[in-house]
Amino acid sequence: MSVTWDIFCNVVDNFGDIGVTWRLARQLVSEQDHEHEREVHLWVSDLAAFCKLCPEADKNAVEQPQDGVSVHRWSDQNLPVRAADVVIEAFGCQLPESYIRLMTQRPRPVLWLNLEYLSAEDWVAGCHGLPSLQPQGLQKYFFFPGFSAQTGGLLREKNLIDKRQRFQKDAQARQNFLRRLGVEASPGEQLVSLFAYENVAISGWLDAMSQGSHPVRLLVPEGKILVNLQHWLGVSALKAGDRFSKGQLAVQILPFVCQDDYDRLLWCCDFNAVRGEDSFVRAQWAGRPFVWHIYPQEEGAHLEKLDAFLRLYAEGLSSQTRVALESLWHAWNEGGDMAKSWQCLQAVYPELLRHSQKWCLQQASQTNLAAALAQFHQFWV
Ligand code: TRH
Repeated sequence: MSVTWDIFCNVVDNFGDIGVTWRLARQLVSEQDHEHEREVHLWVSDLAAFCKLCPEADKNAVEQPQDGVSVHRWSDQNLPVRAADVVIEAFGCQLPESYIRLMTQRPRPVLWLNLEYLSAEDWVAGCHGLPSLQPQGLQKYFFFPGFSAQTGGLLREKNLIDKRQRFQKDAQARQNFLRRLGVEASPGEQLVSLFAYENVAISGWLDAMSQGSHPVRLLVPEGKILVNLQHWLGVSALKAGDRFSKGQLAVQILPFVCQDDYDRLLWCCDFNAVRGEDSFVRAQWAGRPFVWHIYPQEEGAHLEKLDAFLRLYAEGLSSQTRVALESLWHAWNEGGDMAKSWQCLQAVYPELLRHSQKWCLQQASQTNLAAALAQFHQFWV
Protein backbone atom coordinates (compact mmCIF):
# COMPACT_ATOMS: atom_id res chain seq x y z
CA MET A 1 0.00 0.00 0.00
CA SER A 2 1.23 3.46 -0.87
CA VAL A 3 2.39 5.72 2.00
CA THR A 4 1.18 9.32 1.76
CA TRP A 5 3.52 12.18 2.68
CA ASP A 6 2.57 15.82 3.26
CA ILE A 7 5.55 18.20 3.35
CA PHE A 8 4.81 21.76 4.50
CA CYS A 9 7.12 24.56 3.42
CA ASN A 10 6.72 28.13 4.57
CA VAL A 11 9.08 30.25 2.49
CA VAL A 12 10.50 32.73 5.03
CA ASP A 13 13.11 34.33 2.79
CA ASN A 14 15.65 33.19 0.21
CA PHE A 15 15.47 29.75 -1.38
CA GLY A 16 16.67 27.34 1.30
CA ASP A 17 13.27 26.29 2.64
CA ILE A 18 11.85 25.50 -0.78
CA GLY A 19 15.23 24.24 -2.04
CA VAL A 20 15.45 21.54 0.62
CA THR A 21 11.77 20.50 0.60
CA TRP A 22 11.53 20.36 -3.21
CA ARG A 23 14.65 18.23 -3.39
CA LEU A 24 13.40 15.93 -0.62
CA ALA A 25 9.94 15.56 -2.22
CA ARG A 26 11.45 14.69 -5.60
CA GLN A 27 13.78 12.13 -4.10
CA LEU A 28 11.03 10.43 -2.10
CA VAL A 29 9.07 9.96 -5.33
CA SER A 30 11.93 8.99 -7.64
CA GLU A 31 13.34 6.43 -5.20
CA GLN A 32 10.10 4.64 -4.36
CA ASP A 33 9.80 1.01 -5.43
CA HIS A 34 7.07 -1.65 -5.49
CA GLU A 35 7.66 -2.38 -1.83
CA HIS A 36 7.70 1.27 -0.82
CA GLU A 37 5.22 3.21 -2.93
CA ARG A 38 4.79 6.87 -2.01
CA GLU A 39 2.38 9.66 -2.78
CA VAL A 40 4.09 12.95 -1.99
CA HIS A 41 2.37 16.31 -1.56
CA LEU A 42 4.39 19.49 -1.17
CA TRP A 43 2.49 22.44 0.36
CA VAL A 44 4.27 25.71 -0.50
CA SER A 45 3.41 29.17 0.85
CA ASP A 46 5.18 31.03 -1.99
CA LEU A 47 4.94 29.51 -5.45
CA ALA A 48 6.99 32.33 -7.02
CA ALA A 49 10.04 31.08 -5.07
CA PHE A 50 9.25 27.53 -6.18
CA CYS A 51 9.10 28.63 -9.84
CA LYS A 52 12.68 29.93 -9.61
CA LEU A 53 13.90 26.40 -8.81
CA CYS A 54 11.42 24.70 -11.13
CA PRO A 55 10.92 27.14 -14.05
CA GLU A 56 8.28 24.96 -15.77
CA ALA A 57 5.95 25.33 -12.76
CA ASP A 58 2.87 27.59 -12.78
CA LYS A 59 2.93 30.15 -9.98
CA ASN A 60 -0.87 30.54 -10.11
CA ALA A 61 -1.83 26.87 -9.97
CA VAL A 62 -3.62 25.69 -6.83
CA GLU A 63 -2.29 22.19 -7.42
CA GLN A 64 0.13 20.89 -10.06
CA PRO A 65 2.11 17.72 -10.67
CA GLN A 66 5.85 18.32 -11.01
CA ASP A 67 8.33 15.44 -11.29
CA GLY A 68 5.76 13.09 -9.74
CA VAL A 69 5.19 15.38 -6.74
CA SER A 70 1.79 17.05 -6.17
CA VAL A 71 2.72 20.66 -5.51
CA HIS A 72 0.01 22.69 -3.76
CA ARG A 73 -0.36 26.35 -2.98
CA TRP A 74 -0.47 26.51 0.83
CA SER A 75 -2.84 29.26 1.99
CA ASP A 76 -5.79 29.65 4.39
CA GLN A 77 -8.07 29.13 1.39
CA ASN A 78 -6.31 25.97 0.28
CA LEU A 79 -5.65 23.46 3.01
CA PRO A 80 -5.48 19.66 2.91
CA VAL A 81 -8.76 17.88 3.56
CA ARG A 82 -7.16 14.72 4.92
CA ALA A 83 -4.02 14.02 6.91
CA ALA A 84 -1.17 11.98 5.39
CA ASP A 85 0.68 8.97 6.91
CA VAL A 86 3.84 11.05 7.29
CA VAL A 87 3.69 14.79 7.92
CA ILE A 88 6.81 16.93 7.69
CA GLU A 89 6.80 20.52 8.89
CA ALA A 90 9.98 21.94 7.47
CA PHE A 91 12.13 24.17 9.67
CA GLY A 92 9.57 24.62 12.42
CA CYS A 93 6.84 26.04 10.21
CA GLN A 94 3.49 26.13 12.01
CA LEU A 95 0.96 23.54 10.81
CA PRO A 96 -2.62 24.84 10.41
CA GLU A 97 -4.88 24.06 13.44
CA SER A 98 -7.42 22.43 11.14
CA TYR A 99 -4.74 20.08 9.82
CA ILE A 100 -3.63 19.08 13.31
CA ARG A 101 -7.29 18.25 14.06
CA LEU A 102 -7.36 15.99 10.99
CA MET A 103 -4.23 14.30 12.31
CA THR A 104 -5.86 13.55 15.67
CA GLN A 105 -8.99 12.16 13.99
CA ARG A 106 -7.17 9.76 11.71
CA PRO A 107 -7.71 6.03 12.43
CA ARG A 108 -4.13 5.16 11.37
CA PRO A 109 -1.61 7.13 13.46
CA VAL A 110 0.33 9.90 11.73
CA LEU A 111 4.10 10.26 11.99
CA TRP A 112 4.66 13.99 12.64
CA LEU A 113 8.19 15.20 12.01
CA ASN A 114 9.81 18.58 12.30
CA LEU A 115 12.69 18.71 9.82
CA GLU A 116 15.35 20.92 11.39
CA TYR A 117 18.09 23.12 9.94
CA LEU A 118 21.46 21.55 9.20
CA SER A 119 24.21 22.05 11.75
CA ALA A 120 27.49 20.29 12.50
CA GLU A 121 27.31 21.19 16.21
CA ASP A 122 27.83 18.34 18.71
CA TRP A 123 24.45 18.66 20.42
CA VAL A 124 22.60 17.72 17.21
CA ALA A 125 23.34 13.98 17.57
CA GLY A 126 21.80 13.98 21.06
CA CYS A 127 18.57 15.66 19.91
CA HIS A 128 18.05 13.85 16.63
CA GLY A 129 14.88 11.73 16.60
CA LEU A 130 13.61 12.88 20.00
CA PRO A 131 9.82 13.04 20.47
CA SER A 132 7.92 15.87 22.08
CA LEU A 133 4.36 15.44 23.34
CA GLN A 134 2.02 18.08 21.86
CA PRO A 135 -1.07 19.54 23.61
CA GLN A 136 -3.37 17.52 21.33
CA GLY A 137 -1.82 14.28 22.59
CA LEU A 138 0.22 13.69 19.43
CA GLN A 139 3.97 13.11 19.43
CA LYS A 140 6.14 15.30 17.25
CA TYR A 141 9.65 14.05 16.40
CA PHE A 142 12.62 16.31 15.74
CA PHE A 143 14.60 15.16 12.75
CA PHE A 144 18.05 16.68 12.32
CA PRO A 145 20.11 16.46 9.15
CA GLY A 146 23.81 16.22 9.87
CA PHE A 147 27.25 14.87 9.11
CA SER A 148 27.52 11.91 11.47
CA ALA A 149 25.83 8.50 11.62
CA GLN A 150 23.96 9.65 14.76
CA THR A 151 22.04 12.27 12.75
CA GLY A 152 19.57 12.14 9.84
CA GLY A 153 22.33 12.61 7.22
CA LEU A 154 22.28 14.80 4.11
CA LEU A 155 20.02 14.86 1.07
CA ARG A 156 21.74 12.84 -1.64
CA GLU A 157 20.00 11.14 -4.54
CA LYS A 158 20.90 7.61 -5.62
CA ASN A 159 23.87 7.56 -8.04
CA LEU A 160 24.51 11.29 -7.55
CA ILE A 161 28.24 10.84 -7.01
CA ASP A 162 28.63 8.52 -10.04
CA LYS A 163 26.70 10.96 -12.18
CA ARG A 164 28.84 13.84 -11.00
CA GLN A 165 32.10 11.95 -11.53
CA ARG A 166 31.07 10.92 -15.06
CA PHE A 167 30.20 14.52 -15.91
CA GLN A 168 33.48 15.84 -14.54
CA LYS A 169 35.42 13.33 -16.66
CA ASP A 170 33.49 14.24 -19.83
CA ALA A 171 35.00 17.42 -21.28
CA GLN A 172 32.43 17.56 -24.09
CA ALA A 173 29.46 17.32 -21.70
CA ARG A 174 30.94 20.11 -19.58
CA GLN A 175 31.56 22.30 -22.60
CA ASN A 176 28.04 21.72 -23.95
CA PHE A 177 26.52 22.58 -20.60
CA LEU A 178 28.56 25.76 -20.18
CA ARG A 179 27.77 26.80 -23.76
CA ARG A 180 24.08 26.47 -22.99
CA LEU A 181 24.67 29.05 -20.24
CA GLY A 182 26.62 31.25 -22.63
CA VAL A 183 29.99 30.43 -21.06
CA GLU A 184 33.03 29.84 -23.27
CA ALA A 185 35.88 29.04 -20.92
CA SER A 186 39.43 29.39 -22.28
CA PRO A 187 41.93 26.61 -21.61
CA GLY A 188 43.84 27.14 -18.37
CA GLU A 189 41.22 29.46 -16.94
CA GLN A 190 40.15 28.78 -13.36
CA LEU A 191 36.34 28.62 -13.09
CA VAL A 192 34.73 29.99 -9.93
CA SER A 193 31.00 30.14 -9.15
CA LEU A 194 29.58 32.72 -6.78
CA PHE A 195 26.31 32.46 -4.82
CA ALA A 196 26.24 34.57 -1.66
CA TYR A 197 24.32 37.11 0.39
CA GLU A 198 25.38 40.77 0.20
CA ASN A 199 29.03 40.74 1.26
CA VAL A 200 31.49 43.63 1.44
CA ALA A 201 34.43 41.20 1.69
CA ILE A 202 34.03 40.56 -2.01
CA SER A 203 36.10 43.61 -3.03
CA GLY A 204 39.34 42.12 -1.69
CA TRP A 205 38.60 38.81 -3.37
CA LEU A 206 37.85 40.45 -6.74
CA ASP A 207 41.04 42.52 -6.44
CA ALA A 208 43.07 39.37 -5.76
CA MET A 209 41.53 37.48 -8.68
CA SER A 210 42.05 40.37 -11.10
CA GLN A 211 45.68 40.80 -10.01
CA GLY A 212 46.44 37.07 -9.70
CA SER A 213 48.97 34.99 -11.63
CA HIS A 214 46.41 33.09 -13.72
CA PRO A 215 43.11 33.87 -15.49
CA VAL A 216 39.89 33.35 -13.56
CA ARG A 217 36.32 33.28 -14.89
CA LEU A 218 33.78 34.17 -12.21
CA LEU A 219 30.27 32.86 -12.89
CA VAL A 220 27.57 34.61 -10.90
CA PRO A 221 23.91 33.53 -11.01
CA GLU A 222 21.59 36.51 -10.50
CA GLY A 223 21.07 37.23 -6.80
CA LYS A 224 21.91 39.35 -3.76
CA ILE A 225 25.68 39.56 -4.28
CA LEU A 226 25.21 41.55 -7.52
CA VAL A 227 24.88 44.72 -5.42
CA ASN A 228 28.49 44.38 -4.22
CA LEU A 229 29.70 43.29 -7.62
CA GLN A 230 28.12 46.37 -9.23
CA HIS A 231 29.90 48.55 -6.73
CA TRP A 232 33.29 47.01 -7.47
CA LEU A 233 32.76 47.16 -11.23
CA GLY A 234 31.39 50.70 -11.04
CA VAL A 235 28.25 49.79 -13.01
CA SER A 236 24.54 49.71 -12.21
CA ALA A 237 21.81 47.07 -12.55
CA LEU A 238 23.76 43.97 -13.54
CA LYS A 239 21.68 41.30 -15.25
CA ALA A 240 22.05 37.82 -16.73
CA GLY A 241 24.17 37.93 -19.87
CA ASP A 242 26.38 40.82 -18.71
CA ARG A 243 30.16 40.32 -18.96
CA PHE A 244 33.12 42.33 -17.74
CA SER A 245 36.83 41.82 -17.46
CA LYS A 246 39.48 43.45 -15.37
CA GLY A 247 43.07 42.19 -15.40
CA GLN A 248 43.08 38.41 -15.03
CA LEU A 249 39.41 38.34 -14.03
CA ALA A 250 36.46 37.77 -16.39
CA VAL A 251 33.02 38.12 -14.77
CA GLN A 252 29.84 36.68 -16.26
CA ILE A 253 26.35 37.09 -14.85
CA LEU A 254 24.23 33.98 -15.37
CA PRO A 255 20.51 33.46 -15.05
CA PHE A 256 19.27 31.72 -11.91
CA VAL A 257 19.00 28.15 -13.23
CA CYS A 258 16.97 25.10 -12.15
CA GLN A 259 18.39 22.95 -9.33
CA ASP A 260 19.85 20.26 -11.59
CA ASP A 261 21.66 22.84 -13.72
CA TYR A 262 22.97 24.54 -10.62
CA ASP A 263 24.50 21.19 -9.62
CA ARG A 264 26.18 20.97 -13.03
CA LEU A 265 27.54 24.48 -12.62
CA LEU A 266 29.12 23.49 -9.28
CA TRP A 267 30.57 20.34 -10.90
CA CYS A 268 32.16 22.44 -13.68
CA CYS A 269 33.90 24.90 -11.37
CA ASP A 270 37.29 24.62 -9.69
CA PHE A 271 36.02 26.57 -6.71
CA ASN A 272 32.49 27.37 -5.52
CA ALA A 273 31.17 30.05 -3.21
CA VAL A 274 27.86 28.82 -1.77
CA ARG A 275 25.52 29.90 1.00
CA GLY A 276 22.64 28.90 3.31
CA GLU A 277 21.93 25.20 3.54
CA ASP A 278 21.13 23.44 0.29
CA SER A 279 23.82 24.92 -1.98
CA PHE A 280 26.28 24.35 0.89
CA VAL A 281 25.50 20.61 0.75
CA ARG A 282 25.55 20.50 -3.05
CA ALA A 283 29.04 22.05 -3.08
CA GLN A 284 30.19 19.14 -0.92
CA TRP A 285 28.76 16.61 -3.39
CA ALA A 286 30.60 18.47 -6.18
CA GLY A 287 33.89 17.28 -4.68
CA ARG A 288 35.55 20.66 -5.23
CA PRO A 289 36.98 23.22 -2.78
CA PHE A 290 34.41 25.79 -1.66
CA VAL A 291 33.67 28.63 0.70
CA TRP A 292 30.42 28.84 2.68
CA HIS A 293 28.58 32.09 3.28
CA ILE A 294 26.51 31.02 6.27
CA TYR A 295 23.04 32.52 6.87
CA PRO A 296 23.72 35.32 9.38
CA GLN A 297 21.98 35.02 12.76
CA GLU A 298 21.58 37.37 15.70
CA GLU A 299 24.50 37.77 18.11
CA GLY A 300 26.84 35.91 15.78
CA ALA A 301 25.26 32.51 16.56
CA HIS A 302 26.04 31.46 13.00
CA LEU A 303 29.79 31.76 13.62
CA GLU A 304 29.65 28.89 16.12
CA LYS A 305 27.96 26.78 13.46
CA LEU A 306 30.60 27.78 10.95
CA ASP A 307 33.39 26.73 13.31
CA ALA A 308 31.63 23.47 14.18
CA PHE A 309 31.58 22.55 10.51
CA LEU A 310 35.16 23.69 9.94
CA ARG A 311 36.34 21.50 12.84
CA LEU A 312 34.79 18.43 11.24
CA TYR A 313 35.65 19.27 7.66
CA ALA A 314 39.28 20.18 8.29
CA GLU A 315 40.12 16.88 10.02
CA GLY A 316 43.09 15.29 8.27
CA LEU A 317 44.31 18.47 6.55
CA SER A 318 47.90 19.66 6.95
CA SER A 319 48.15 22.64 9.30
CA GLN A 320 49.03 25.02 6.42
CA THR A 321 45.93 24.04 4.46
CA ARG A 322 43.72 24.10 7.52
CA VAL A 323 44.85 27.65 8.35
CA ALA A 324 44.35 28.77 4.74
CA LEU A 325 40.84 27.32 4.65
CA GLU A 326 39.82 28.72 8.03
CA SER A 327 41.14 32.17 7.29
CA LEU A 328 39.35 32.35 3.93
CA TRP A 329 36.03 31.19 5.43
CA HIS A 330 36.34 33.63 8.34
CA ALA A 331 37.29 36.51 6.06
CA TRP A 332 34.29 35.78 3.83
CA ASN A 333 31.86 35.66 6.76
CA GLU A 334 33.31 38.47 8.84
CA GLY A 335 34.38 41.07 6.30
CA GLY A 336 38.08 40.18 6.56
CA ASP A 337 40.99 40.28 4.13
CA MET A 338 39.94 38.02 1.27
CA ALA A 339 42.86 39.06 -0.93
CA LYS A 340 45.50 37.58 1.36
CA SER A 341 43.39 34.52 2.19
CA TRP A 342 42.73 33.78 -1.49
CA GLN A 343 46.45 33.93 -2.29
CA CYS A 344 47.21 31.52 0.58
CA LEU A 345 44.48 29.18 -0.61
CA GLN A 346 45.97 29.01 -4.12
CA ALA A 347 49.16 27.61 -2.63
CA VAL A 348 47.34 24.72 -0.96
CA TYR A 349 44.69 24.15 -3.64
CA PRO A 350 45.89 20.65 -4.73
CA GLU A 351 45.64 19.30 -1.18
CA LEU A 352 42.26 20.93 -0.70
CA LEU A 353 40.98 19.39 -3.91
CA ARG A 354 42.01 15.88 -2.82
CA HIS A 355 40.44 16.54 0.56
CA SER A 356 37.12 17.70 -0.97
CA GLN A 357 36.88 14.44 -2.89
CA LYS A 358 37.70 12.37 0.17
CA TRP A 359 35.17 14.26 2.31
CA CYS A 360 32.49 13.79 -0.35
CA LEU A 361 33.00 10.01 -0.49
CA GLN A 362 33.11 9.75 3.29
CA GLN A 363 29.80 11.64 3.61
CA ALA A 364 28.28 9.67 0.74
CA SER A 365 28.93 6.40 2.61
CA GLN A 366 26.29 7.41 5.19
CA THR A 367 22.54 6.96 4.89
CA ASN A 368 21.00 9.91 3.06
CA LEU A 369 18.31 12.09 4.62
CA ALA A 370 15.39 10.91 2.45
CA ALA A 371 16.23 7.25 3.13
CA ALA A 372 16.68 8.00 6.84
CA LEU A 373 13.22 9.60 6.98
CA ALA A 374 11.64 6.65 5.18
CA GLN A 375 13.40 4.17 7.51
CA PHE A 376 12.31 6.16 10.56
CA HIS A 377 8.72 5.79 9.38
CA GLN A 378 9.09 2.06 8.70
CA PHE A 379 10.45 1.37 12.19
CA TRP A 380 7.93 3.65 13.82
CA VAL A 381 4.83 2.01 12.27
O1 TRH B 1 18.69 30.75 -0.49
P1 TRH B 1 19.48 30.40 0.68
O2 TRH B 1 20.26 31.46 1.28
O3 TRH B 1 18.56 29.77 1.77
C1 TRH B 1 18.65 30.09 3.13
C2 TRH B 1 19.18 28.98 3.96
O4 TRH B 1 18.55 27.75 3.71
C3 TRH B 1 19.07 29.33 5.42
O5 TRH B 1 19.52 28.27 6.22
C4 TRH B 1 17.64 29.64 5.73
O6 TRH B 1 17.49 29.97 7.04
C5 TRH B 1 17.22 30.79 4.85
O7 TRH B 1 17.35 30.42 3.49
C6 TRH B 1 15.79 31.16 5.10
O8 TRH B 1 20.53 29.25 0.28
P2 TRH B 1 20.35 27.70 -0.04
O9 TRH B 1 19.91 26.95 1.18
O10 TRH B 1 21.58 27.28 -0.67
O11 TRH B 1 19.17 27.63 -1.10
C7 TRH B 1 19.34 28.04 -2.41
C8 TRH B 1 18.63 27.10 -3.35
O12 TRH B 1 18.64 27.64 -4.65
C9 TRH B 1 19.31 25.73 -3.47
O13 TRH B 1 18.33 24.73 -3.55
C10 TRH B 1 20.07 25.82 -4.77
C11 TRH B 1 19.14 26.67 -5.57
N1 TRH B 1 19.70 27.37 -6.73
C12 TRH B 1 19.21 27.06 -7.99
O14 TRH B 1 18.37 26.16 -8.12
N2 TRH B 1 19.69 27.75 -9.06
C13 TRH B 1 20.62 28.72 -8.96
O15 TRH B 1 21.00 29.33 -9.99
C14 TRH B 1 21.13 29.01 -7.66
C15 TRH B 1 22.19 30.07 -7.51
C16 TRH B 1 20.64 28.34 -6.57
